[in-house]
Amino acid sequence: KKHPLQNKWALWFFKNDKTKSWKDNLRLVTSFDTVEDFWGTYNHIQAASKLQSGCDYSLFKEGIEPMWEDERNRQGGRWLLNTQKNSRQDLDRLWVETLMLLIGEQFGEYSDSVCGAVVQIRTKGDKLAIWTSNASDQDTNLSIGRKFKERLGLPRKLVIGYQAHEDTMSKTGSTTKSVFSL
Ligand code: M7G
Repeated sequence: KKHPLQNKWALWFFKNDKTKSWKDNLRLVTSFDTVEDFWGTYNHIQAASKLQSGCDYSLFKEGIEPMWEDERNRQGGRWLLNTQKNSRQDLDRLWVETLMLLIGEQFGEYSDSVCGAVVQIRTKGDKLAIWTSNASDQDTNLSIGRKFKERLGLPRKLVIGYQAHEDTMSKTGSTTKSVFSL
């Protein structure tokens, strides 16, 4: 008998094709709700670090689309880890630790506020994020952010910021202000 997960999760893939709209470049790969099916999926897809630049993987709770427009993301935001340019060797470990946090519901009473996670392969530096549903809920977001930083074993001095999607969406420059940081 397979080991059930508390939630059903959907894995999405984004490939940057400039002839298409952002939404048309986003594809649902598969969904799963057992530990065994999670590993089955994980073991047969390309490692994040091997994807082409411009690609993303997203893992979201079933029913939440990995985009700002989804009802559960609209008022939300993300804890963003910006990795250094040319530091892709640790990315797969960071991503799998993030996936374990999500599917294992490791945020305790705050797990309901988690929508999903995204890894983005970029030449200017890969990005890893956890998306939560309410950008103004300080207690929840700080607790989730602390757990994220701790589980990934990030150095205390490495600062991660929480950005509201509303701000990311309307940014003009290359940086969005953080509403919290850790
Ligand atoms: P990105 O891929 O998150 O970061 O956003 P990057 O700049 O490092 O590549 C790039 C662009 O993709 C944004 O400026 C938007 O035009 C589009 N985009 C990204 N996201 C997450 C969304 C989204 O959730 N909804 C829509 N409509 N567009 C998005």
